[in-house]
Amino acid sequence: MGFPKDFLWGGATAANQYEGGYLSGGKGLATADTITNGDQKHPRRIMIELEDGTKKEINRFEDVPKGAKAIVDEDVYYPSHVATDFYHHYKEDIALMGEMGYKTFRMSINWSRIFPHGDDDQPNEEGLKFYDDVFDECHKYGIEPLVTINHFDLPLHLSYQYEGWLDRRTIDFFMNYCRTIFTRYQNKVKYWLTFNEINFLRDYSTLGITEASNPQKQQQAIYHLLLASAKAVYLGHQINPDFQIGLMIANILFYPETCHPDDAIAEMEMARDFKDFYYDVQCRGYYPAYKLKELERQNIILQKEDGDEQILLLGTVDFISFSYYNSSVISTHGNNEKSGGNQLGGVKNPYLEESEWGWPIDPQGLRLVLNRLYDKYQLPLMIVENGLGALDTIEEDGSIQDDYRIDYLRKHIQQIQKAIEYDGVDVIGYTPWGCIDLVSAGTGEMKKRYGFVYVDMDDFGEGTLKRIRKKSFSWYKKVIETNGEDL
Ligand code: P53
Repeated sequence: MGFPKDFLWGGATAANQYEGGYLSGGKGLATADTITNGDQKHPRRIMIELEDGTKKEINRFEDVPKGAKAIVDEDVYYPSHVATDFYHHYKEDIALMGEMGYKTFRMSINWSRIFPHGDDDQPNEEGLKFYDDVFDECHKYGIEPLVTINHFDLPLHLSYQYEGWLDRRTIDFFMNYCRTIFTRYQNKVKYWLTFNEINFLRDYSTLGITEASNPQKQQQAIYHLLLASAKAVYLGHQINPDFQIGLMIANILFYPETCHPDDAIAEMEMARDFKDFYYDVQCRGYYPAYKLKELERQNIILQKEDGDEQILLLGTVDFISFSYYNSSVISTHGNNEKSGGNQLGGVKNPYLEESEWGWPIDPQGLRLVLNRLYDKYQLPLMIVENGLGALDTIEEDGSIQDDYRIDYLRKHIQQIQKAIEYDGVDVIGYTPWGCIDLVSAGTGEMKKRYGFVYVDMDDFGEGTLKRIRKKSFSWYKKVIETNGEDL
């Protein structure tokens, strides 16, 4: 009963938010290295240089005008440059994960550490060596690496030289990168995820395209991403048939606000647009009918090549992974109070509490998500992000009493357990987000912390980077030790 014997307990991170060492060991600049910090009220910023040499500040990569290029401004603080410095602390950090008893560690490879410009002929050996060391260190503790191939970053050069994912050649560069890491690490890594939150890339720096709000451009870039993901799955299986390669989607759960059919239809359309489409393509291998109709209505014609259809079919995934933080309410009635932190403009759910950053907390929603996904696709499921971003305080005795975090995680684990035991869903792993404190993707803040381990670093790059175990550290250790029995 309870969690399966080989359940993959662990934690999750991403290179651009954790690794630092942004130019160390031959690494090139990535789009993520050009984004400043911000906070709940002030969005993150990007300095761009226009064609005529003038500089201008914008808030989203999506809004980069044609001919402009993102730059690193010497006077500005960029959180990805040091982050919480996994690059120099990986031995210490993996030892802490080992101490908690992790079975798996989710991390991402920094593409620009392997191919500094993205289109280089040869990979950067020093970058490859770094991840060899990281994986060796994991295996010392019996930790299976779970590697995201691309998590919210792109070699900066590809963004202005090729317009990122709009240019089909970016797929080829990505395949070089995949071939390099699949071959190099084929005996060290078994679990791979292609693109982190592939359904959110249009909102983060990753597409690297200009004027991304143009629907034709956006849909073409997304088509290239989905093709690239399928190609990666296919190639990975050729290199090592034992590879388990999954998709990764931001799984915000949507509820219709009322039983009015208009709300139910709006919820269906929102879910399709935001996430279902990406699941459908990567699990079934083709664009679903509702998406084809939508493209038709918008007069969007995707540029395709012969053989593309075959690639999508051959590159369906072995398992599904997703992030789950919250749910959101879809309403057609207007005039409702907006939910504080929800980027998708949902209305406030009166039945749920919200985090300090305004994210609704909905553990039962996770059970719903697990059931719906399993019913629909019958693939193994892994929750690769979940957690509470919160302010932590160090007490006078040096301890961090993060009971709020324990409470959040406990309630979510109980719902996973219910999905496994009561509903029979095949859940294979759980890796809470930011298991060691790292930079927030949404705001670029350090003070929005998720970890079991505190890292002494503030929002402006000041701190000793010292690691401190929080109260949740020993709690999670016990959860893993008892395979989820003692929560
Ligand atoms: P931060 C929003 C909603 C759901 C998932 O987010 C999201 C986001 C991004 O803001 O992204 C994932 O750091 C993402 C991580 C990110 C994490 O959620 O804004 O995969 O990179 O750090 C948490 O609190």
